[in-house]
Amino acid sequence: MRNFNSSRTLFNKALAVIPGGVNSPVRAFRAVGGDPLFIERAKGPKIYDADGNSYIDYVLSWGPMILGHAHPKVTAALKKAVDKGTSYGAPTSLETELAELVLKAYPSMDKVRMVNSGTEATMSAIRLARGFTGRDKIIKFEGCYHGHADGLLVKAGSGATTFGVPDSPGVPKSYAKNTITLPFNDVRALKETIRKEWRSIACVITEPVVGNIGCVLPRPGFLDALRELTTKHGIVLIFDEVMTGFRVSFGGAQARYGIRPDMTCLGKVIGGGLPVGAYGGKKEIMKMVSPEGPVYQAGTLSGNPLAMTAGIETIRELSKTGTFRKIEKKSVALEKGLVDAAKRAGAKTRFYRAGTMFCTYFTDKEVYNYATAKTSDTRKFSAFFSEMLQQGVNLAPSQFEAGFMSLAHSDRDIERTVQAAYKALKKI
Ligand code: KE4
Repeated sequence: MRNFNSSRTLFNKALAVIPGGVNSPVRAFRAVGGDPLFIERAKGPKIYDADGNSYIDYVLSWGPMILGHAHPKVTAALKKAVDKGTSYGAPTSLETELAELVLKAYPSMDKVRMVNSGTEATMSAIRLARGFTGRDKIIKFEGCYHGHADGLLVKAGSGATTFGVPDSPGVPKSYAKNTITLPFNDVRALKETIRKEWRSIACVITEPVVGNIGCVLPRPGFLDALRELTTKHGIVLIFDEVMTGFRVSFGGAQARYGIRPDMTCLGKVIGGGLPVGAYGGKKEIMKMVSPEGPVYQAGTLSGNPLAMTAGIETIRELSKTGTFRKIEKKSVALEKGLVDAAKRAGAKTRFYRAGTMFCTYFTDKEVYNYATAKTSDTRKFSAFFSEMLQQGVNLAPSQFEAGFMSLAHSDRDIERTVQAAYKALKKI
């Protein structure tokens, strides 16, 4: 049995000064039980906890570390950049460079604004859509998580789903009333709502693949219907690709499914592990953003030179021919191995993958929205999670989160993960 004594000591210290001992709820292991691991360092596919235990890591900081942890190119560039100072509060060419890389990969966007988190990106995109249309309401889908801006904590996924708190206290009713929440993949409900309410709807925001209830794929025709209905009624279609961006494919879910949203939110991978979010879209919308236009949005550290450096190096490496394909092939190998291990172990699981992100549900039902994801046996998931941790594999500490692959995971790492999964599934 692995010992986690140092993590436990560090957790108790943290509990005295930080709410729940963590700076983001899902890290607290509340959904899987036990105390969270305190991580000391990471390299390639591995993370190392305070007790010196090593783990093959599929959380990868919730998506960003697609090249693996501490990639030499990213680390070297950051070391050089830090000697030039850490923040100027003035424009730098680095911001233009990352913006150009992003626009090249996401041709649906004419312009993009850098912010510091996915939350800021979606919050700003929604304000812009409201400013552009003059309408107040928004549509989101059950289980989708777009960060913790007030109007979005209405049946949010991710942490809120894990905690089963569909609406967070502190969100004024006046905010929540402008947010319409529909079931994902339900074209009929979407059509019905837009037919009735389109005059007051500014935007529809969606995760095109829902990573915040695990990994839920759009059914054939759903995203097309979304695009058609929003175009027809002058509603801004926002793809929240904070997680799916550079993950479902290099060009995100919009490239994979061939849909051109009006606006896109990005984050995670484009920061290479440093705090970056971004929102962008068609020029007629983006020209309304301050200081060019009247819709205000700002940020002290937006476009921070260190964050831009990490993002530029990460996207540059990822854009090299064949690199994304390599990571996707590793994801396919993991999928094959885990599905086969579940069969051999006689376990009732469903595995879903979109590019380099994936999820194993402990249910034998098809998972295509929030309600069906919730049929998963979270007790079984928790037992599986703990078993895998004991065997040195770090999965997301919640059934309702996605797993991620990196360029650094070797065939051996994947084989070991599959063997661990078979043993864990036999045992629980
Ligand atoms: P941040 O504010 O956490 O950078 O991004 C919010 C966000 C927005 N949109 C999508 C699709 C997201 O997945 C996220 C954040 N994802 C979670 C993981 N499910 C971050 C992990 C956490 O909350 O600690």
